[in-house]
Amino acid sequence: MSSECLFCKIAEGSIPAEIVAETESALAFRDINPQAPTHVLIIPRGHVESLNEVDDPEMMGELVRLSRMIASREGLENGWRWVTNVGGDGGQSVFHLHFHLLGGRRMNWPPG
Ligand code: DGP
Repeated sequence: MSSECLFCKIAEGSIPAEIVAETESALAFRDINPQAPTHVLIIPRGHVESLNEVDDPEMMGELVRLSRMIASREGLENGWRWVTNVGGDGGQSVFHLHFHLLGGRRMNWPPG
């Protein structure tokens, strides 16, 4: 837990969020500013700043499994997108690792 981290506070329940799924080590909640009909953020409960700091393949596997379960539950059988922004140039604004699960509309490419 990092005391100033927004997503740590969501993970511990001190800031509310619309939780869609959770496990012992991971949490998924709806993005406050959705960019698609389904826009869910999947995070590890433990504080990791970004993909640059990931060194735990088990944790990554858990995030992948949870994301696929949510995509299926949200009815995204036509496809979906998984995005993580890393650092300033990557467009990261919250420095607690999170994956955006986007779906429910046709995604554009390149993402810009
Ligand atoms: P990124 O820019 O990749 O770091 O994504 C951060 C996302 O977090 C952004 O899409 C908006 C979302 N967000 C920011 N503050 C909150 C919040 O308080 N609650 C929720 N549910 N989402 C938030």
